[in-house]
Amino acid sequence: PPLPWDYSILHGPTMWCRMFPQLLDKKFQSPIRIYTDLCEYEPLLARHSFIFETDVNCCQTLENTGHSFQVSGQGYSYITRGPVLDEYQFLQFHMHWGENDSEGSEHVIDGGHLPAELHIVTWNRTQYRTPEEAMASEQFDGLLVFAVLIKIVSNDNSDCIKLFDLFSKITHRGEKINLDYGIISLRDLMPEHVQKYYTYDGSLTTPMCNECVRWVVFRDTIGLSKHQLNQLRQLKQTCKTEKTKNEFITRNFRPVMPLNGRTIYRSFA
Ligand code: B30
Ligand code: ZN
Repeated sequence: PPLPWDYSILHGPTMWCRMFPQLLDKKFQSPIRIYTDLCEYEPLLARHSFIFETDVNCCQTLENTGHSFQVSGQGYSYITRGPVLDEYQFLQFHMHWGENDSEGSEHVIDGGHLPAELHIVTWNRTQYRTPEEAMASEQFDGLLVFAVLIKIVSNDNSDCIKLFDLFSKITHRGEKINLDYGIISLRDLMPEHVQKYYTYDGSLTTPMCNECVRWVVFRDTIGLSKHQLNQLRQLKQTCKTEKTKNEFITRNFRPVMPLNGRTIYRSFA
């Protein structure tokens, strides 16, 4: 069956509210536009930098969800301190991108749209029993999602080559493979200065857009080559048996949502 929602004109972000009326009441949505000068500098954030412990084996499976690729795992991997007190466990990472290089990121920093964005999703294992419970809580401490904006660089990102070459094995929605040990590590996906970030309370960027996320948007970017961005655009949103015209995941980003009075903090002066 086709996906209930996607990024098309008919079932895309502007229609999500019609398809899921419960979204109409939500006021603290993601992504958002961030202007560095308008953020509140909070020196305490930098004084308590993240403790990011991660197991090289935390990335266990690679799957085509029809909205993106998704790398999941349950290995020992947690984050604490920084903007949070509790321990957060790695759940999955995925990316958002556009059909051409002038768009694709979800967050927009200082007016600049970048071609893609990585989301590393972690859930609060101190307060909740399962990731589902953390999402259903509609409390901003449920998930911590790290957003890394992606710029185009001329050479392939060597940390991503092995993973991206496996996309040919998960071309269709629903396809899933196990990853060999050490194919990719979360640490390799982090940008240069992880202590420099923006943080605010928001939502999942896909339906049901639960308002359960403390976002950490890094100031620094990571790079992917044009070839690697095109590898993302080769993933299909359709199952192997489906035949429809618009089959590739060519764009899967939600446009920016209103801030509605929220404060965005930054960890750097
Ligand atoms: S994001 O980082 O805000 N883009 C979920 C996690 C992170 C983000 C968005 C959604 C999530 O876990 N959603 C619920 C589970 N999904 C399954 C899935 O992740 O693959 C249900 C769904 O959306 O229908 Cu597609
Ligand atoms: Zn995402």
